[in-house]
Amino acid sequence: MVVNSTSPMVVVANRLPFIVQKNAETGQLERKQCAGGLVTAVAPVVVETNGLWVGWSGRHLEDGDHDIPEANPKDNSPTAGLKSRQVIPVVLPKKQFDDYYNGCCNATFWPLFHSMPDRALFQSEKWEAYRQVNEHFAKLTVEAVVKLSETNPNSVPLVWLHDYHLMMAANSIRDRCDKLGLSIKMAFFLHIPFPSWDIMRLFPWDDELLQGILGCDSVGFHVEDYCLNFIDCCQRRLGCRVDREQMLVEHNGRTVSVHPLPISIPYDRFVSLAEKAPQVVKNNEQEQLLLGVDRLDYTKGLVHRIRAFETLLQKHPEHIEHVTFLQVAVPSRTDVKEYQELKEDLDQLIGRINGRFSTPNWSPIRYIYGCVSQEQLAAFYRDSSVAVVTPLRDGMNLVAKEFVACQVGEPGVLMLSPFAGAGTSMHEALLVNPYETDEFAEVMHRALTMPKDERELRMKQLRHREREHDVNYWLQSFLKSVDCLVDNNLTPGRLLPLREEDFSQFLASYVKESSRLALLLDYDGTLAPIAPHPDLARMPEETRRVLERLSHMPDVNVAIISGRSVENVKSMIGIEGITYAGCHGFEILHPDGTMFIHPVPHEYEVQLEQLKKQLQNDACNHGAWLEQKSSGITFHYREVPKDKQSEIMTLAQNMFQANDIKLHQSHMAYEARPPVTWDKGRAAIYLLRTLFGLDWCDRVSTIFAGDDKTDEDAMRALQGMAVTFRITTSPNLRTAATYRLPNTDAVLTMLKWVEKRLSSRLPVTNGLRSRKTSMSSIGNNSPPHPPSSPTRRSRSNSQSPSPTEPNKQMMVMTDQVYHQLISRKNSPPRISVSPLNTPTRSTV
Ligand code: ADQ
Repeated sequence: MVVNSTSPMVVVANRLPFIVQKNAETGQLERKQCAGGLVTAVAPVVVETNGLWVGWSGRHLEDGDHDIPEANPKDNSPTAGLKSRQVIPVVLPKKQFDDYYNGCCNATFWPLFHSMPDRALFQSEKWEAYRQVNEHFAKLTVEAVVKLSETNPNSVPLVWLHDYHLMMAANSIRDRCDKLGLSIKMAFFLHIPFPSWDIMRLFPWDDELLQGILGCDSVGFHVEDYCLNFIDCCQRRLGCRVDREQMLVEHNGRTVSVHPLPISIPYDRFVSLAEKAPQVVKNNEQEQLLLGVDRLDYTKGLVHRIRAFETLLQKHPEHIEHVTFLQVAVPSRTDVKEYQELKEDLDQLIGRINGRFSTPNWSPIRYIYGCVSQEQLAAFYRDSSVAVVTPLRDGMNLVAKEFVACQVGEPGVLMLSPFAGAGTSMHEALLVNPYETDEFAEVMHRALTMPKDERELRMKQLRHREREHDVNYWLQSFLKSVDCLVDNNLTPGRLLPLREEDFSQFLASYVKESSRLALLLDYDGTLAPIAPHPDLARMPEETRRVLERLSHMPDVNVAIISGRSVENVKSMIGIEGITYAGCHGFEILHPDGTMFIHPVPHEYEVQLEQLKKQLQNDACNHGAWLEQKSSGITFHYREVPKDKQSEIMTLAQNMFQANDIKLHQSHMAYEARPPVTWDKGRAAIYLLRTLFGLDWCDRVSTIFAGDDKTDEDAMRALQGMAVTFRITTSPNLRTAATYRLPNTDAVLTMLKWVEKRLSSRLPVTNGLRSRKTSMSSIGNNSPPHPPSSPTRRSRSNSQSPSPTEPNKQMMVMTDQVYHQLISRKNSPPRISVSPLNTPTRSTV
């Protein structure tokens, strides 16, 4: 096969394309071939592009001797051309590998992704092992990239991660390559189904997992349904912007493309095997064979199938002595109890049915428990009348395709489960629901008695499709999808930069033209980009102007909740008549000038004084400095040179500890906060109650935006009662926010959307362009229902347009309009709200 890849490829899979074993006689290590679609398709690309393969060799750290032997000179398998220098073996302690492979991959992801959550175990220590092993794979992959970059300095290697074993490696590979200044392309392909959001959300660390996969540039699944499930999960769990039509997901400022890439088989190879293989199974020409070929796995539906066969014999006794079921089952995961039990169940069931129906010259079921050669398998396929491929759930299923390829003589019939990926494209197969035993038996009967012309017609179509779409076609499609195919210039799909219109998807159903709105905003990293020194963190003038205009709109309340002191944040924002909450809400300056200060324990004040002195005298060196606030301090070490940082950090940590003050990590800074249960979340709720009363949630649409850990307190507190945005560029972050935004520019865009929305409150569509991108309600962090529309409170000087004045429908509060209004009316008075009687309120 000529591969035509523009890039050398690093394949990363759980296993190498062969197993390394010790020869019992010679004691030498040797390769044992594993045949399979992946190996047949991918190994030649690695050989041809002089690429590398990273994977487990079958040996553990304790086994010693990890050299990879060269291929046997007589080896003519697809991996024979793969030199040992092209193989990077993953060697791990047995226990760690077992926790990752059996504990997490097979006990959690395998059942969960096959939509069998009752069988899935969720164990944090196994998940931890999974992450660690993925990290190890990532490290070795980067070594492979370095190797390739040395030999091919002018090309960008293509890293191709395979399957559910390696969903957490991409971000680490990307980070490490970035640090080394190495460019790569990275793709992921999942060989099993990707479940629906309803199933996926059961996994306790689903957000991390999705973000792990999104570390790649391109993600492939067998069929479109799995792609859409994945996109749905990204949207609902992570709050990503997505485009279902183009199959794009935006995360962390990158666009990830999603592709349906149905895997297939080396078609011609199976045809030629079938043409040559001697007859092995049929007793006589009249005998009809039903064939099942599977790994012995609970997803493959073997028990359901054998039960249906029993029903067939019972309902259609004419098949007795004329039809035999041949089931070939490859032992799989034999050390796992569940699989041992499945084998016992199947043994018993087959024994019972054979006991019930056998005659002196005939037994209904022949059962081979073991691996058979591909030559033998091809003969089984060719000589069977019906292939019964009826998994309960299967990513694709290659057996269906192999059977079709081997129909070189009298055409047989394919029975296929709609729950296999293959069921979506092999339309001429007889589809059968494996759970419906009676119907299953009837379809078996229909297949066994199907007239030749119908069989010919169906099989012709099936074979034509599989011949066209064989494994090479799959590989070329993959290379095309990552723009690595020679002579194929593909412009990668991109989501357009975030625009005002996009916020209609996030907010339109929650913020109505008539809504009363509370805007709660953090300052640093939300309104102003993070700067090396707090004094340099300036809010763009445009943001200031939009905020100012919003603050003067009727029924809009703006509050800034910051970690800075209240005076400081007020001076940075510089807008009169809004609420300022400083020190994470410990001090709140209301628009009417009243001030709330949360009381702090005296003992803490004494300890804080002591800590301040120590930090000031001994730790404020090399650029470290202390920011003082009324109820806390922040020790900044951002400007400390890298080589001095750990010394300064340790010194400060020890001082916090010595004074018995809890250290809170902030952006390159340590904070001391009063040891009371008060945070941005409590402060946000307090603010909303103070401004709007106890039932604020029923009457006010609330938007919160913040960028750091302290803002998460507010996001959690407001969950279900506000739309919250987390500003983040982290590729892997757990957040309680409803949606993520990439930067402060996106916050400005959001504010502009809000302004436009509220400035055009008349009942008319304002011509917002509809886009393909969509943002539906999301699961854990789903946005709240909109509050019931308030009776509009009209400020005495507000210029609210009357609903009957169509010429004002599109009025937007521009700078000009705003200044005109201000000059005419002076500053609109704030509504003075009587403070609620809360036990923590004190006014100074
Ligand atoms: P599997 O679950 O292994 O693969 P499948 O696609 O059916 O399922 O592939 C099985 C392979 O094993 C076939 O190539 C078959 O010939 C071979 N085989 C089965 N029984 C055998 C026997 N007794 N002796 C020798 N060989 C035997 C996973 C996913 C699938 C997806 C593939 C490829 O679960 O849904 O189709 O990966 O992506």
